[in-house]
Amino acid sequence: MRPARRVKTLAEDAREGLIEPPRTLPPKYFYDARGSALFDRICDTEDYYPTRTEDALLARYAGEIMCKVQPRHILELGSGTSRKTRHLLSACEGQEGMIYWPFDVCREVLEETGEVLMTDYPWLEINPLLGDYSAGLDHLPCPDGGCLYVFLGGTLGNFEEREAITLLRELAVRMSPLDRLLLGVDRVKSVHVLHAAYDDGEGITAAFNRNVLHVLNRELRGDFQPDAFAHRAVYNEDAARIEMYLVADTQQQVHLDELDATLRFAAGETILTEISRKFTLESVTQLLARAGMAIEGHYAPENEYFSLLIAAP
Ligand code: AVJ
Repeated sequence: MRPARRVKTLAEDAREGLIEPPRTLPPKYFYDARGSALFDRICDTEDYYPTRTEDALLARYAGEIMCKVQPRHILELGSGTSRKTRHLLSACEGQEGMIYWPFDVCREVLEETGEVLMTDYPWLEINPLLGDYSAGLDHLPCPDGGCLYVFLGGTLGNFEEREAITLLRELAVRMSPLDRLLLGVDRVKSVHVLHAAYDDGEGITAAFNRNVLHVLNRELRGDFQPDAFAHRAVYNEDAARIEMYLVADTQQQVHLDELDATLRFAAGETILTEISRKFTLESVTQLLARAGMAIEGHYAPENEYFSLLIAAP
């Protein structure tokens, strides 16, 4: 697919974000094949509640959601292994003419998942889309006949307010009046619960965070020592977001051959690798309103850890 906006390369993002402090990298670089597998393992940990919670919501309400929206297409942003989406697909069992469009940055995951889904849902047409939604959504095919856009997992939380509005607005303008967005957002809650979710006891989130250094080593011919960086997740209460950092254990130098650049880290110096925003019903309602969408349905568990929203343009 040809993107509307040119996507920055890893080399460009690294040059802009990594060379001088405050250092930062976009979270999409976590998701090579290894990172995608680590993320899947995070989802199975005791501490990471969002996947489990959202999965239970989908298991319970998929039928109701599909009945309400009656889409002919399901287009999913950041589909990964499409695990939770299976509830929606199963709710359409045997429905002829149904088309699923999984859209993801990781080619391997997209290909493997496509094959498994074809076996499990032989009645379903599957059209994988490889790409990056930070490039804008203009270049996506425009399905007609009712499309349910699906953006799960709380991934919208990876975007700053402005970027989130831009993305949702792009979605809103391409939606026809019958199209709907199914959006999963993580909710503001106890700091302890949040902290544990992003620093799980098994250390898988730590490995996932460090994986981005392996990606940099491979793609930019770098010599990061991933073990020389500690994983840190902090909840920034004022901004209502988790911030994930890699923290240099000791003073060190890293060379990235591809950029012909040397990074000098002082002990304790950080790289911000991800933000994960948490929402209140108010804050997400406002965000959607600013993007030109209105909430039409809301599903949450009793503890209100997570919300599934149906939004209309
Ligand atoms: C895939 C962006 C929803 O923010 O919770 C999980 C990524 N990072 N643990 C999230 C993630 C650390 C996840 N999203």
